[in-house]
Amino acid sequence: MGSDVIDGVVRTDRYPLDEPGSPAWSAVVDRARRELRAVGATVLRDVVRPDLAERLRAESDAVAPAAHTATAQVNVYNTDPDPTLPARHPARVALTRRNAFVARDRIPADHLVQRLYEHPGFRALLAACFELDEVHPLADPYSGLTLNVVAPGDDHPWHFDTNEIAVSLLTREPEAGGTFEYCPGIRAPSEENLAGVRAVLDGDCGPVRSLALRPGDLQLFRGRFALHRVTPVAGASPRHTAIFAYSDRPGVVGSPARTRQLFGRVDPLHLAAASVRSDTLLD
Ligand SMILES: O=C(O)CCC(=O)C(=O)O
Ligand SMILES: [Fe+2]
Repeated sequence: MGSDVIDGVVRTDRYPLDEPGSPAWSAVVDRARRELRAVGATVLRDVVRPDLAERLRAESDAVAPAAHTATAQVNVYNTDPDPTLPARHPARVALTRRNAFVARDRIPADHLVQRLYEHPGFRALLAACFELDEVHPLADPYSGLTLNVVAPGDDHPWHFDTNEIAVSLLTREPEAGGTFEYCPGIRAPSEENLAGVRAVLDGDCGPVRSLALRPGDLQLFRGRFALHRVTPVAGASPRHTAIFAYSDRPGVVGSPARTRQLFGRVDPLHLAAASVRSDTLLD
């Protein structure tokens, strides 16, 4: 199923997506699992064939102008401001988010990232790496697959993701800066570690690691437990990453409020989904 697509796009010599369980496939999965367990992140190098790097870049350049560019005041948890919290609470630190997202419905269906996102072999590899039975594309027409655009001088400030699983692919490398930094396991389901999070916001570099990404590399990451950011982009050109969002259950749609914040608009589907299952949404 779709192995023709994968043969043309993915380096199947290293990532044999159509041979799950083969020794080469299992070696990739074993290493990814080890790294995800140890530090909450792993990079699969050169997943997209290097001769397609130029096309990846051209396709992201073509849709980048469709990014929703409103800057927003946020905190690391993306929660509403709460002046009743103690002054030292990390949620009291206001950060300016200047990155911009292109929604999935603005990315043509024949673009490489669209063809990868839903591909069964691609998803099966990701699920195995994350030790899940399956990863489901979101039913959300905007947030399932996005392009994250960080312009020169801008950054994507410290935050936690709502999703437990994050997968991203660098499609345009900045000339300088734009480094992905993260603090593995700085919080856990049973421990917010407010003091540790606040220390990083105040400049503590102790828990901070960085990942050097190149175009075509796939990054797998547990962003719900690792505080992370993209440092300011330097030089003349922007940094672009395709963000592949998945859930462990089918049918997930973002809330109208969060959708409007990220994309500046909502689809009737967001409103309908919110009214149907207002208390089981992911975010
Ligand atoms: O662009 C990146 O590398 C990270 C993006 C990110 O953290 C996010 O979209 O939540
Ligand atoms: Fe994130």
